[in-house]
Amino acid sequence: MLVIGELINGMFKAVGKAIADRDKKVIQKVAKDQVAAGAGMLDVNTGPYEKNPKDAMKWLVETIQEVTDVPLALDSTKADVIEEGLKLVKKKAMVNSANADEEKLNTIVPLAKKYNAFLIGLTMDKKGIPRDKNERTEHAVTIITKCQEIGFNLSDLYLDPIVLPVNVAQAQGIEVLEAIKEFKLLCDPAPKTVVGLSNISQGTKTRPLINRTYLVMAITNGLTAAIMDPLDKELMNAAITSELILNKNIYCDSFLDSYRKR
Ligand code: THG
Repeated sequence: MLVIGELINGMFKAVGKAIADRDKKVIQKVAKDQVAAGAGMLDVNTGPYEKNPKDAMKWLVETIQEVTDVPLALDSTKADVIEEGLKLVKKKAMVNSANADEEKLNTIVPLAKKYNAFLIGLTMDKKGIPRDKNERTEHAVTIITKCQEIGFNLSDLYLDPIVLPVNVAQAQGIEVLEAIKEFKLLCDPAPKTVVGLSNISQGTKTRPLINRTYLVMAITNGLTAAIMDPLDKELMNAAITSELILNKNIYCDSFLDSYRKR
């Protein structure tokens, strides 16, 4: 599974402050720590309070690339902020994200195509968050159809069924799991899927346990990528073990160590 490190996000207090102060050291440590822990990609989000998100995105991409060359997922609701990052990336980036809204698709899909990036398609539209797996699948079809129209390679698309906090939207957890399974039937080869894992536990008192349990369930249903905390070792162990049991890696007694040495 592709682990996309979630920690370079202005939503986190210390990181938000480092972005505001343009403090390279803090960001570079968070970048290096996540890669050392097994992240194959890093999410980059300037956070909701940044006054100049374009400049912040440019600074973040430059700052991160000074210490690592893992690919970056450029996380913003604004196309011009994402493009600022796309202009600078050294590796094939991920555009995070488009959704099923017509206008959004017409802007973001061509942007991802122009820069030969991966693309996340959130299965929602202007009307907001989907209520069940069927609405998620309808939005997934809209996104896939638009990608085909524009000539965006479907193997570069990751569908995101949108994970919601279990404490306020308890019935949605299973809908997301079912959606992950259903998306796989929409094209051949099956589309890839991604979730923002930590959304599930926001506002709860047992975050690591909820994250870990949900990740295993999502992997069982075929999840191919997750934006998550790679510094949570038990979470990473659960992901590695899930893939072992799904017969994606060969068993040996020291499978955790072997996986980490790859
Ligand atoms: N899908 C896609 N992209 C996403 C998300 C998604 N990007 C953002 C988010 N969701 C995934 N990243 C995070 C990062 C942090 C948290 C949750 C998801 C988080 N933060 C603490 C909180 O809100 O409680 C911040 C507080 C703190 O510790 O300082 O939980 O779904 N495509």
